[in-house]
Amino acid sequence: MLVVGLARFAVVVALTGCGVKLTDPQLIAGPSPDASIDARPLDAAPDAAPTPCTGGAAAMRNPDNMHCYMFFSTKATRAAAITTCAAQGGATLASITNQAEHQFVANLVGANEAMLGGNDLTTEGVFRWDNNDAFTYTAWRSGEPNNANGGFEEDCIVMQGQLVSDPWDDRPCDNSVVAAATYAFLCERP
Ligand SMILES: [Ca+2]
Ligand SMILES: [Ca+2]
Ligand SMILES: [Ca+2]
Repeated sequence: MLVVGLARFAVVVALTGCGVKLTDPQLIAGPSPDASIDARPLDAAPDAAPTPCTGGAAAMRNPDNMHCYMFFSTKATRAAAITTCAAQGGATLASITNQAEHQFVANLVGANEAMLGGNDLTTEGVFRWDNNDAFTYTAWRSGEPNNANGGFEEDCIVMQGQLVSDPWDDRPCDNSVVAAATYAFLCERP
């Protein structure tokens, strides 16, 4: 370790000449001066999206609408998920309004379940999106939504990932309805 460090230091000294600062830890242990240049994306541009698309277990920008989607794998109730999304630059639980967005989201969440922002909390059977997108496209699994066949309230939408083509199921929104009504979830931000 020491030998390697000294060798790198010697190389840096040789390359940078008399201006080198002997106490600079970057020069002794850090990456070579060219590393940051090599790591820069080829398509990086000054006018790229202003806010980086990061957060949760996986985050990706949808090239169709340039929205940022963040998948959180830690299970939460709807209320807690809304709070977490809002903390990500004012995101909401995700809406899915067409087949292309559905496919993008399915690829992002993989085989995981994910709670979306659709709900029929206000009027049973009338679903809406938290971000007020029109609720027109749907991907309900056969027999869903069923509101638990009347057993209890299922007012939130959980999608079952890319393993099924029509993955939506209405599920309870919080633990006051059914214990452990918590899910991984997906946030979306314009
Ligand atoms: Ca959306
Ligand atoms: Ca319902
Ligand atoms: Ca259901």
